[in-house]
Amino acid sequence: MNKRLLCAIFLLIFAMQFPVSAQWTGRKEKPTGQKELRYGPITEAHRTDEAMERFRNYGLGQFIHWGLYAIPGNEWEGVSARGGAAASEWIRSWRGPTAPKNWATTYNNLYKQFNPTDFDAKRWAKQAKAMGAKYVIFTTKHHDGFAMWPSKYTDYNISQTPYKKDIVKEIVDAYDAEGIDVFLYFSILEWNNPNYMSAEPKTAEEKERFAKFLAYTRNQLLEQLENYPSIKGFWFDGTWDRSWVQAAEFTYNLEKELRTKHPGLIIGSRFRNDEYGKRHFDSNGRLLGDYEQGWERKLPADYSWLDGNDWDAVMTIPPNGWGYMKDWSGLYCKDTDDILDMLMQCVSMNGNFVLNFGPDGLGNMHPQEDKIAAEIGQWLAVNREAIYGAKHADLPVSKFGYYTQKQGNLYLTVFNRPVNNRIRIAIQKNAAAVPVRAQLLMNGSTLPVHHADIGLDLDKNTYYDIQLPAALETDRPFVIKMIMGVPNKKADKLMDAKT
Ligand code: FHN
Repeated sequence: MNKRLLCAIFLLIFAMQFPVSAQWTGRKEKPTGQKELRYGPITEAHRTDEAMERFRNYGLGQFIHWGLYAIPGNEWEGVSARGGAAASEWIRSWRGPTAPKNWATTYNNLYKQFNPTDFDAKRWAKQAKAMGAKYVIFTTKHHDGFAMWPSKYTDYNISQTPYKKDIVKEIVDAYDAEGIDVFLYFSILEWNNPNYMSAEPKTAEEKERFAKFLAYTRNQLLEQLENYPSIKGFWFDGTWDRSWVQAAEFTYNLEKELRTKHPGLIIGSRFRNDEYGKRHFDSNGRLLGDYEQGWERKLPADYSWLDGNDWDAVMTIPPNGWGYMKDWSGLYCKDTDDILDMLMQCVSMNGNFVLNFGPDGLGNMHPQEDKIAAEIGQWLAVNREAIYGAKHADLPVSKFGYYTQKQGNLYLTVFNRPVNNRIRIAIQKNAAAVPVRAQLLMNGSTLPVHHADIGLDLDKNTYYDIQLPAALETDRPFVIKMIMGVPNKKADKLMDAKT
């Protein structure tokens, strides 16, 4: 049987082990009935406190996946893990014909060589600041269970490596110093923990072991709140297994405890589920957590899908690799224009866009990540007012790009420049405010605005044309800022003929 067929069969078996995650991100179908719930939401929807107001104005965030998986970089001794493991940070689960002999043992001992001599948290934080990130989500512990901080509750932690120092503290201090809010990523599931199980604990022995695991999880989270009091939130992951889903009472009480210990703490919808196993949204369709945390490598197609909730979308540059990958060949890796398009799609629908970085085993970002970070920063430096604190504009969708609005101004970030350089803005006919002046953020130049009442029968809109100079050179998306004002008198029109 040839290798490719063998790999295909393996992947099929591998995929069958993992339940397809419930489709929670998409058009919201509100449940018809309402149930009495003991473990529904803890916080009110749409918190208006200062921490949550900051969250909904971030715009751009940085995700950093960094841990022992950065050492192999999705391959080992020249053999690629592609086809043998899921994303690069899942390399410990490498199975099948390409997996190295005794791989799990080899992986479990990688901590003995973890010594990122190039790591400089201040350099990372300055790069994130220059890029324009307003928050960072850092992996303190991924599914392999390795703690990037000197946890009292496991020896499988950074203090046992040649590096020794508390990486989480270095990150928190460096990003705090740059004014970037820090959220700690925490994976619930732990592949290497003897007390963890994916299935629901059934026997007395399993229940005892899993109870120990839950206590360990609580201890580590309280330890992180104690060690890093300046953090703004937790970004939980790995909460899909039956063992965690059946522990709804524990997770409800743990969330309450974390929030009590850290007022203003922000926790997304991925942390827990209600007693019926409903994740992200409870059985009554209410958000479980402070924001919808399911948009991972996917974006909403329509503003209505968000149902007015806060949300963020997390995105990889390679197709699906969060941890470091040495080899990006053969993959479509997003470029700066892709990222800017996704950023503006999110902000135009009141979401934050979070770009992932996967540093290597020495503490360096991938060169492509450095390039994209610099280019995004250059673009945001010019166009920032259309992003930070900007909100969804209730207008017909533009075919030229994405609308945002702030303090009475309307912004259009143009990705699709028309051949006639005429940017036509559709405004509802009964709108109280229409574009009266326009300028380009890239150079401050004023653009002419003309009312174009096309007179399409049955049309609910009227139109305002903004003319770009034919000589305007643009090689990146650009932003038109529109000052809004009272519409002039109705444009003249002939009486309707009989039809
Ligand atoms: O399994 C993880 C994966 O490794 C990665 O951390 C992403 C990031 O959002 N979360 C899980 C997949 O949904």
